[in-house]
Amino acid sequence: MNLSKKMRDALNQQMTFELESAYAYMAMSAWFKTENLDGLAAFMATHAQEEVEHAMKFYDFLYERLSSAEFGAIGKPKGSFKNPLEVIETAFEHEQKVTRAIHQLVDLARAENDKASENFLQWFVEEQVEEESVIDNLLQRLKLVGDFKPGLFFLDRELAAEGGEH
Ligand code: OFO
Repeated sequence: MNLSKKMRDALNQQMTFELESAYAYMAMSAWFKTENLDGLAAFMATHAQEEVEHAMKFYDFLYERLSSAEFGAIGKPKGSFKNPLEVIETAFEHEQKVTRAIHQLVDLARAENDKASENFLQWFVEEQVEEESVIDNLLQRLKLVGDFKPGLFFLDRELAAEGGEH
């Protein structure tokens, strides 16, 4: 069964959005790097890499469904923040936006009676639960640290030791 035009456009839009997420997270990583917070920079760089992998899943799926990829425009990402908390709050809000977009795609697949797309999207539905939870965990730790600089130093060191893995 061929992809409908609506489904194809929506999958391409999501592929672009995943790349936009990678771009936004790289800009956050760069901000942390400038602030000498290498652990947080590694965390965001790893996350950006995951978003590229997500985009590639859409890319591969489009071709598996005998369709094609079409890249959209990506805007300039936010590159300056007042503190680490604002960065992670922004990342958390961004992930919630991604979750909503994935859920809308599932709704569209159902409306189009496209079982293969619906099945493909299930992986993303689960992934978003994990992504929101991982970023929320970091957000809560940053809230605990507050303005206590040594706390931030140790949290950053802990993240550096994990090498950005999460
Ligand atoms: Fe972090 O989101 Fe992709 O899907």
